[in-house]
Amino acid sequence: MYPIQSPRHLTRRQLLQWSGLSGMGLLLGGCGATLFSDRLNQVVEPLNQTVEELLLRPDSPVPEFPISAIEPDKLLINTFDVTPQIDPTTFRLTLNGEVNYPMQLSMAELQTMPLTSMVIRHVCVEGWAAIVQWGGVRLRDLATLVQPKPGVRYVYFESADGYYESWDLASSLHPQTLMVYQKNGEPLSVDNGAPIRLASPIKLGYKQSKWVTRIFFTNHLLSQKGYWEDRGYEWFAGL
Ligand SMILES: Nc1nc2c(c(=O)[nH]1)N[C@H]1C(S)=C(S)[C@@H](COP(=O)(O)O)O[C@H]1N2
Ligand SMILES: [Mo]
Repeated sequence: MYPIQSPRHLTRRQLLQWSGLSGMGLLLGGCGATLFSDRLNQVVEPLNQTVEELLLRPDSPVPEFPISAIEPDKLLINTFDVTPQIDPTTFRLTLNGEVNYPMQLSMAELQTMPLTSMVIRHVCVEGWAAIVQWGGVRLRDLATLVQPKPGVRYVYFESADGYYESWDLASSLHPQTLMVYQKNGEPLSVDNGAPIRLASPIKLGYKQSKWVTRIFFTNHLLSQKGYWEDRGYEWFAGL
């Protein structure tokens, strides 16, 4: 769907430095040579205005539920075809497209980044819903890492089962849009999308891709917009 750019691996040292970072937003405070770029030991341009505005905008968070509200039995497995088996030790999440720093990240590297946990409602158009706890990495932190170029407006997610989705940039950078590897405090199961999947309280269930292998940033929506969207479902699918 999109040309794969030569990926770049983070060094172990660079990723360990994540543990010393509290909130990436703090590091985008308008100065060209940010603390973040210093930590990556690279000369980086300031983020383009659209992305920076979205990252700094005080998005109103969707109210979350207490842990006691979790409904462990209500999240039904909803998979359109085969369930891919992915070896988490060799798995790499590719981030590329219109970005300054395309990357391939291992699960170990992703788990070094700040962990966000949220208890939210998952809503499937097929008429069921479940309160779930998800734990993982904010997509906005991944965007900060790879630096989308000016003009980027959409984010595509490719999955190992052939599923694909596209999101608008603002929804992708919402602070509760996560790439998760935990469900209800446990490692994510294969049925639920291991090793890593999308989760967000602002979109319907079919937007929340399981088994994500590649995230790419683009200026344009392609003719293929999403597995269910291309079969008549609504594209924005906001909650
Ligand atoms: N890769 C992939 N992601 C997917 C799907 C799928 O079939 N393949 N189904 C979607 C739908 S319709 C829903 S409701 C949720 C279900 O997530 P769950 O199976 O973990 O409950 O995953 C979404 N993500
Ligand atoms: Mo769904």
